[in-house]
Amino acid sequence: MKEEILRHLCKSLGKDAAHSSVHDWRVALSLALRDRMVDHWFRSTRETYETRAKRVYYLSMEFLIGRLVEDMAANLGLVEEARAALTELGQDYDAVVLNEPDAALGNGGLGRLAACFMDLLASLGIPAYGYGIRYEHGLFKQDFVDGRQVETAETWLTQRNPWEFERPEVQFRIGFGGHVDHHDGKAYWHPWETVLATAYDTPVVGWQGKWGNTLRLWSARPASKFDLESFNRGDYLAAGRSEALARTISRVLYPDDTTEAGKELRLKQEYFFTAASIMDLLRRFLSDHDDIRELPQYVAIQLNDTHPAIAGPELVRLMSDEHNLPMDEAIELARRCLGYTNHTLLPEALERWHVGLLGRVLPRHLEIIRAIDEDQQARHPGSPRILEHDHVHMGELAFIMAHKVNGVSALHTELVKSTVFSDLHRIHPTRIVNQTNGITPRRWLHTCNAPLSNLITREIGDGWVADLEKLKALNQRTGDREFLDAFSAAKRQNKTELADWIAQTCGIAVDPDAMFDVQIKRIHEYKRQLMNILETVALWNEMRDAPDAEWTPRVKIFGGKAAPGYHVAKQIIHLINDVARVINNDPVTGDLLKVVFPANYNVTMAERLIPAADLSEQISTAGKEASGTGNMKFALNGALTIGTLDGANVEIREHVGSENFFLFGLTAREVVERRHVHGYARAAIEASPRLSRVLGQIADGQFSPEDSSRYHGLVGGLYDHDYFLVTCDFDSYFDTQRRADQVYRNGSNWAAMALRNTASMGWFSSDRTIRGYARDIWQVDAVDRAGLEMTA
Ligand code: OAK
Repeated sequence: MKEEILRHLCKSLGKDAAHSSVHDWRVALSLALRDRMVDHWFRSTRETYETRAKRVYYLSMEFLIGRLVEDMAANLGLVEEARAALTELGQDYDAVVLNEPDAALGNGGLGRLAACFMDLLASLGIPAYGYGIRYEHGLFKQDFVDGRQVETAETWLTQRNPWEFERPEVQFRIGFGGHVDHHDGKAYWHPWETVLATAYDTPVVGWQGKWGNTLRLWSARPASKFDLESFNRGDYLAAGRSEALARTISRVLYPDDTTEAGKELRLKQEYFFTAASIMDLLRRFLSDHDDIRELPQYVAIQLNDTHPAIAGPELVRLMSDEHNLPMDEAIELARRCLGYTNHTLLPEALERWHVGLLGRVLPRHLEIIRAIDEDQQARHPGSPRILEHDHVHMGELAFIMAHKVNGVSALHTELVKSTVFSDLHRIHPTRIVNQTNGITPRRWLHTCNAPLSNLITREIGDGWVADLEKLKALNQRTGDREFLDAFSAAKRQNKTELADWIAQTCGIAVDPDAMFDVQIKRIHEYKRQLMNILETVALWNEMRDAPDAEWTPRVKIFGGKAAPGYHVAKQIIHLINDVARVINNDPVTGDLLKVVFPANYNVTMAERLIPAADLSEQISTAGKEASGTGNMKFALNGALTIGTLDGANVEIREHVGSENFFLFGLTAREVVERRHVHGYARAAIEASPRLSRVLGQIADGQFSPEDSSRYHGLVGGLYDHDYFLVTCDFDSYFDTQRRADQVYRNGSNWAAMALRNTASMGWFSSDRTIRGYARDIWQVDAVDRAGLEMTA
């Protein structure tokens, strides 16, 4: 390893060791690791060709990967070797690992899930490709200026990305606009604008390096050559026009994970990567099959939400316009290949495009969508329409074009059946299935939490890393004093490290013995960070009223970004920062209560915060969080959850036991009923002196003396249209928090409950999720090409 690192430093980077920076060492290490992946990767590809195995194609607008060095080193079993090599070379391994920028090619849950799935597809030896966009700029960087969120461009690609292989030879022409001619019973699309999609491949090797798949990200290039004539005339803008247009397409990730971007560029991005992916997989299929009718036997395409839903019409277009299949047969064949995962029920996140826009950008696809709509009507008269009120409804399109549609938690799937797709569900009663989300245990315990991971391995061996259900053995230790002490000590170590980091980055001293109460996720009204900060103020009030009472010291930790155009979410961020400033400087409460909100939450920060958390905040309005995956990461790392019966919380509670979960709040059904009660929010506020007091303080400017009316709108909104029922759940949330305080004061009881959480989370490995997709949707074998050897 040492020689390989030095060789890359010298031969690939052109640096000598004496003059190399941390960056250089990190790139050299990454290249050395990548070398070790290549053999596994080639072998897997060869085996897939030889056995003509069915391949899975996971199409996703987002892959929220984070850093890769440690992940790759861990999967290859090379962490210790890499550490030793760098140490011998006089380098600090941890500093080298930390030098890597986060690949933030995603907004939140959907993108991170895609990244976890890539790990598991490789670990289970399922031949698979992840397809997405190689954004030049990932999710924006967040700073706070006077408590307000300020966004700047993220620049991960300004440094060399050592993981990828550029594939200039893999190129597809992607057309936009133009017109369609019909003659001789055939359609001919003449786009007026074309860009090239070129591929960049990152090998993804699974646990213990036995199998390697590919994450293929597309970058846009100009299709026409640089216009030298214009340039020579001095018209520099015209000379670079086609280049500028192409680069725009893969330039930036849309920073909004809930609202329809509504922009032509977004639609072009979606078509760009979907079309390139479909063309690529068809080319691969046709390279060793003659009959396109066999496609569903060899190809499973999963749509990660509706962003790649144009895959249906694109497949139909290629099969009918270019391979001369009858339209109805093409539709049926496409359907047998496609699966669609729904990740949200929020109406504003359900994509729909105006027919004018879609017809302008993709005229042939609009014709095909009409044909699909008619085909569905002919087979199922009265079925919901894809095209309605001048809009193309991508959810309906994805549903109708998929042979299976899945939700991401049991509750969510039931709501998918009974709300957004209730009519389609009646027509196709077996199409909707559930696949509760999962997380990769490698990143989310083994790598991110060394103290706990080592303790578990000492106790039960290392089999749990490949088979997370083995954690169940820890249930026998919940009465073992000595083990519980060791379990608590691991948590304490993580908390101390986090406290040091908080002191360095936020300048706030926090006590590692206080309860670390963490809410990290996108800032959104339905996730109710607002309720959390209101509860913080209420607690502060009561601590100040009786500072000598028996309090459980708390550190409230927040992390998350707001979509740049989401005004209320940005106000919530501002409020948290304003409240933090006041509370953190209050000598009366001192160490009893601190509020910390480090800027720029990302995967790396999650890896730091989750192992150190005592309490996990999963407090969304019931019925709104499709699943959540952060909830799983926390529980796996031995945090107790305070949560509503929402998303996967329901199943987590079933697995860890209701006595080890702090439940509060209205159920999904009660939420719907409560909204029908006239004046429900005002009534809830009036019935709660505690909440009234807090809202009064905020509205009066107690936390924003420089601008006392800053939160009039936010507080007024709660009185008048508290759609997410913060007011109704507030008292039960406050009381449940106090129950958590009490349990925390009895440390050993808390530790036993936390251990039950860790021990019971095996089911939430994405191993189980991917096996579910393989069995119920893709019809591929999780043959454990990797796993058989692993368990041998
Ligand atoms: C993003 C854009 C459009 C639609 C949904 C999303 C999204 O991120 N949804 C999230 O997906 C996660 C993975 O399934 C779930 O755990 C979250 O609950 C859901 O909000």
